[in-house]
Amino acid sequence: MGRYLDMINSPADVKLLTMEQLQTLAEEIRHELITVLSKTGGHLAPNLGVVELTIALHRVFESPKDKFVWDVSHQVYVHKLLTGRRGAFSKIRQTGGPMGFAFRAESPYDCFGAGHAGTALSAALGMAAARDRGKTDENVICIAGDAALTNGITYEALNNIKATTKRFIAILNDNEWSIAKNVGAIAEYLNRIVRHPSYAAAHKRIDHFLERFPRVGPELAQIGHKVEEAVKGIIVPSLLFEEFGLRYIGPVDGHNTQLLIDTLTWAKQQDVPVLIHILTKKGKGYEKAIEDPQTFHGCGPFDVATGKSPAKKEGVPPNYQEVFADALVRFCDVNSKLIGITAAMPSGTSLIKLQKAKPDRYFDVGIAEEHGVIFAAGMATMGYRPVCAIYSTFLQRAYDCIIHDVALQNLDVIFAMDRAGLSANDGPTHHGVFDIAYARCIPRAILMAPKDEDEFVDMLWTALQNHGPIFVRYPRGAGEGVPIKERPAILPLGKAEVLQHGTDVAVIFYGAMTKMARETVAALEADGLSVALVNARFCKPIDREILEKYGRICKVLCTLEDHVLMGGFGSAVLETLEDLRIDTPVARVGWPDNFIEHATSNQDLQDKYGLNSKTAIAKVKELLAESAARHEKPQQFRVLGAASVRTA
Ligand SMILES: Cc1ncc(C[n+]2csc(CCOP(=O)(O)OP(=O)(O)O)c2C)c(N)n1
Repeated sequence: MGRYLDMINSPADVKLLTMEQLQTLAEEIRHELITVLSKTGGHLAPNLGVVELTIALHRVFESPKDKFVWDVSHQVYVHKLLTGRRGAFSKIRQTGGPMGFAFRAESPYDCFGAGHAGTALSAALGMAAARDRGKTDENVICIAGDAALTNGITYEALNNIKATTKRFIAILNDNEWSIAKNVGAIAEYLNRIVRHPSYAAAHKRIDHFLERFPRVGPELAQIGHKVEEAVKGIIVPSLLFEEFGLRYIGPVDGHNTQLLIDTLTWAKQQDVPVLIHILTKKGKGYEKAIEDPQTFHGCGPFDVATGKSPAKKEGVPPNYQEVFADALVRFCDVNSKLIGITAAMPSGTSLIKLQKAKPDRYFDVGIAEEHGVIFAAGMATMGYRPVCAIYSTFLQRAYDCIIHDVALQNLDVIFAMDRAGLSANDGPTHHGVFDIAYARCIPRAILMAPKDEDEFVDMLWTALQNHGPIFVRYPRGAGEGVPIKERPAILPLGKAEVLQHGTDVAVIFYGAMTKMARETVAALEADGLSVALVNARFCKPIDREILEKYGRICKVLCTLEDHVLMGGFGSAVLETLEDLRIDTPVARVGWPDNFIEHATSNQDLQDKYGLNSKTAIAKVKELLAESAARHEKPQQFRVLGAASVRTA
């Protein structure tokens, strides 16, 4: 017999199955998740935890008319499988396949996209307000994990629900985990609810109730009422949500499909906002993921039998994240004021190493980038040297805090901007390609990017010797394989490193782009040109002296960066040349003014958008040809920055 999963082409098909068949469907979905993600990688453990919930949602509600708003939305794989995307599922997060998050452009069933945490309640409340104004009758259901309650925006939304609408369903999917174990007082509060003695006793009662309650005919309509009666007994003190004006119900077993269906049916009938607190097991159905939910939160390909990822190839250099954390641990020994701060990403940033080695120098503030940055500012006022290790993309959240709380007061906060550049599998919500633009315009900011892991350590050390807001951007993944010096160097502020001199073209790169830069240089040299190679090191203060020198000597400059062209490093070069009244054209290579999609690898995207030496060479040659033509036929005016309108 075939799988039920293969018969589900839309949520309507979920409604045709019996309870027993739904249980089988849940098993099939888990099998599919494990099989596919063992090859593609992805958010396995969160999705294994919401199988019954997603089935129940599609059973009770009418998506896409009814709106499901998922927080972060890394847990929508099951939803994708049930909403017509089963055929493409084997390519999830791969080039041309479905995105790993909800994405409006992908499907009408994805009513709100996300990738960053804490947005679901606000978005859902906006939809509910629009519905109320339009006097339509859609249900709006938001599904948020317990870690969403570490995020400030969630409370901003909670604060407004009661005043905004009477019909709103929030589902709190509590599995006690963020990526790492969830942190803070709210996590403890939820834990207290779950451990409350009345919960265990009442749990038995509700199971009993469900067994004997028929689900056919007119009695079906009564289910909601009966559920309320039955679960009343399990409502344990939950003042927090009640004070926000939400009717709290729970904790409910998030793997009991029938109970979920009944509870959601009840919730649908309420004329007050409702919060359903469900308990789920992260990784349910796959022992390896239950044992290690952190690794399987978002994993690479793995062997299903052992749960192990392919062994790291011999000779692969340590990644930037490990180098970063090792350096911090080392620096702690010589700087008693050094503090590492993560916003719920101890494994991603590798700050977990600092947590283990120097627990008193480590803070995990939860998914709370704004708080993390202002917290760092506060510590800095007391003479500490906080390092905020935050992904470039998530630091966007804390932009005002960087300006208002750190820079304006000239406080010594170092921003370790992790995952600068692309995060291919995750896609546009996670690409860190805006940070130069957003940090460069902030007065007093110092911006650096290392060419390799040794220089990275130098930069972190240099940052500690300097003051004010300092941003060091670095990519995900393996370093270049260079040895790390025993004693880091203090780099001269705002000074580039000239790797080779040349007089026709100067290739100036910012960050770990040496390979691409060298390829560009080699190809241009092969054409008989004299080419300089410059590692910029700093974007701010930018090395005016070097730019002036090569701007005056060379016919063309070429900039390389793993960032959007608009407002990026190349823009900084153009502005500097303009200040210096130098009109040497600049061939800029970087990302275009688009949101870059997800793909199997960064390489796929670099090929597609031409972020490579081929583009650099072509642009340089084009500008050289234009320059030659200009010199043959002298022009009166030159449009400054004309090269900038051509994108990669
Ligand atoms: C603003 C922001 N910071 C950090 C992250 C990284 N992140 C992705 S999922 C996640 C944990 C989510 O936990 P929870 O919401 O409880 O869902 P679960 O995976 O446990 O189901 C974190 C920290 C993010 N997506 N957005």
